[in-house]
Amino acid sequence: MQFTLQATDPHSKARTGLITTDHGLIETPIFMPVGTAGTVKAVHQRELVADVKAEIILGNTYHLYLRPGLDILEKAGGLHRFNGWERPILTDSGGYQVYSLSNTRKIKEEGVTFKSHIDGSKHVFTPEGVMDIQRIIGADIIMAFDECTPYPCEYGYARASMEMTHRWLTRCIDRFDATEGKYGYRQTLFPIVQGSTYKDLRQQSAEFVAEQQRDGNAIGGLAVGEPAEEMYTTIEQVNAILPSDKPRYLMGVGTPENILEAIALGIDMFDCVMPTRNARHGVLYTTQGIITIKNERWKDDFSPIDAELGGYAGTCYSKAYLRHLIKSEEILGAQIASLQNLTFYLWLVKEARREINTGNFVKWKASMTKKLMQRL
Ligand code: PRF
Repeated sequence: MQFTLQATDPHSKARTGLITTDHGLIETPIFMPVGTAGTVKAVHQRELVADVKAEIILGNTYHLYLRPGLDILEKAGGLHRFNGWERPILTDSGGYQVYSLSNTRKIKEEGVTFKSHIDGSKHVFTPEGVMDIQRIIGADIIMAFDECTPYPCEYGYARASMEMTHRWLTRCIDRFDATEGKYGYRQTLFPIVQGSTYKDLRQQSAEFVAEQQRDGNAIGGLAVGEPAEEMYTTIEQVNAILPSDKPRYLMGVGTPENILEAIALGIDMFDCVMPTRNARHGVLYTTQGIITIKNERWKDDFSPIDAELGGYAGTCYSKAYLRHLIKSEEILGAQIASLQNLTFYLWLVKEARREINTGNFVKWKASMTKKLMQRL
């Protein structure tokens, strides 16, 4: 994997760049639609390419390992072959899902023992095991196994957890570097900075991660309930330590506003369930602001969902019709809303790249944020 910086904004830490993988190019800053179980929920691959213009999607080790399981994924020839997505894929390590989804989990030095949320069966994730699993899934970018601490988190716990995440990182790197991809293309491993919201811990963690000199680095343990200002301060502090010639990935973030702020602080990659999950509940992101489509107000509004954004979802269906579909819990409602929200998120980062390249990012961000976060 290669990262080439293209432009840096003179008024903020924002930058544009190009990531090269064996499955193609990714322009940064980029938003990665979440495809937890090997599918971006309710969106066809064809739409992801043609309408959303997604450049990379996410998969989850935890989900894919439990279902369909490693034997099927290996027989298929990896996730790209299995789901028909020919562009880059990133997999999260399970270092988040195992804490948020599984029942009864035990975290020890060796790894995490947990029970499947699907059938209650017992499993163990170790740093080595999670590298082997991600080799089989075959994502282009794979993530280190970490512990994401909750917020708030007592200092002693945050420190011990961060130290264990660092020892796990060393084990991940040793295993990753001693093995090869199974399907003929290259994979790369990103480490993850932890340390809750403690300044000294974040500094230690960012330094430890930077020392590993991997192709890219991630920031975890944020957007877990802390105030936005605290998240931004932490990003600013960590980004000053992480190398600027490598992509920086902020895990699990966020709202359009969070994304624009984090871009200004030098983040290059984002993922979040927000656009797809909120879509299924009838919350739409549009170039005019946020629409709660179930509201009475939209029942006889026959204007397109987002004419300014354009695209299939934005122009081919009315607000009133989408309201009817979502209220009736029709499958098509989730499809149209998900397509709209993802098209919007990918448009947002594309506009951000354009504004960074022309040196107008900070001014544009201020006016955009105001407009996009309006509730219509
Ligand atoms: N670690 C991992 N995945 C994550 C997170 C993390 O801290 C977060 C935190 N927002 C989202 N996804 N492995």
